[in-house]
Amino acid sequence: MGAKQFNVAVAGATGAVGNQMIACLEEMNFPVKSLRLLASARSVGRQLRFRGDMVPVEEMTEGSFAGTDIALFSAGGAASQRFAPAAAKTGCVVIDNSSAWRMDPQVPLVVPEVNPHAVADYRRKGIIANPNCSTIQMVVALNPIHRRFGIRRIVVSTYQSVSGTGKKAIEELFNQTRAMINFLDVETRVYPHRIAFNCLPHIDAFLENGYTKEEMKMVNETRKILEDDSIGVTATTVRVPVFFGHSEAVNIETREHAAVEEVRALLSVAPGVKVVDDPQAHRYPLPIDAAGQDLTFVGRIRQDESIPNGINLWIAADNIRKGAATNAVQIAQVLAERYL
Ligand code: NAP
Ligand code: 12T
Repeated sequence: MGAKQFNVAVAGATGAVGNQMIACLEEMNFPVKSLRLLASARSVGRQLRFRGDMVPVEEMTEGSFAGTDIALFSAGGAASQRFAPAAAKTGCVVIDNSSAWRMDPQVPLVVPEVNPHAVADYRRKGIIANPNCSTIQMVVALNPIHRRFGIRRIVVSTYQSVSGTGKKAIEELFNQTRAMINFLDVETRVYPHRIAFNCLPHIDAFLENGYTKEEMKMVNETRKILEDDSIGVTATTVRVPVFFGHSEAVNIETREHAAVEEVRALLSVAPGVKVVDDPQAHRYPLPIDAAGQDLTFVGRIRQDESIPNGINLWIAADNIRKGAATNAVQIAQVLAERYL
């Protein structure tokens, strides 16, 4: 990277993801020359800390990106749809965390441990998409297995924390839990049902086919990142009353036989993965242990005894870190080191 430094903007800086983006830029020592923090008009007047300085939050407009080299977007799909092209037009490279651009064939969808080469396609639209949180942690764990044994089919069920929905949902779980244990009335604002002491088989909107958008993101994004449309993927995505960290029960069918010990050995040296798999000692990945970490934790690795070539795994990661902010800054690192 040399001495090169970059003018960086964070769009959606006051949100759950934006906040962590600022933290990741600092922790990962990204070569920031200047940092602009953008949000809605509601946040003008606020200041956020970066490397010991207080940085003012500005209202995002089409003109916010002049002179900016890299913009990390996390201000919702509508804002990305509207402002990412304006930013790209001024020569700024957008790394977008919303679902707005992920399936655009002109936009690369990148997990640096899996397909860093795709970053080169940033030139087409000036936009790189960050995948969905649930997809990121799954492909980090499954890519080494796919490269070695070939994955024919994936069946995944998720256990997703409320932080994936943003800061209002974090408050909602907190307020509902407090109300419940004090025998007070519970208010429901963000989700259609109470999330405290409950599970909702509903993340993002329902589609014509009976699946949710979140489920179809896992299907389509997994194939795009692994660059293999022959992989069958089916998902059930569930919201659980956890604050930080998504978990997933994943069943795969491989083309070649994969022994549990081979899978464990492969994953123990896989980039971005930490195997935690000693069930006798009660050691397996937990969202409370994944929270605040950048690795994807994999355990409960076992043979699916119902088919000849099947493996079951349990995967946990911090959805706001590796699922969003960390992955976006890692993409920025690849971009900065190889292309800018
Ligand atoms: P959040 O906590 O609700 O924060 C939303 C942020 O966007 C706030 O900074 C908000 O500013 C800003 N914002 C909203 N509308 C805006 C507008 N019109 N102009 C400028 N700023 C605007 O939400 P979050 O959890 O951080 O998520 C934000 C985005 O990240 C969403 O697009 C979501 O899809 C995406 N996301 C992706 C993943 C993933 O899977 N990779 C995970 C989580 C979230 P104010 O504070 O001023 O309102
Ligand atoms: N609705 O980036 O509610 O597509 O957990 C991520 C998380 C959308 C996304 C959630 C969502 C996305 C959620």
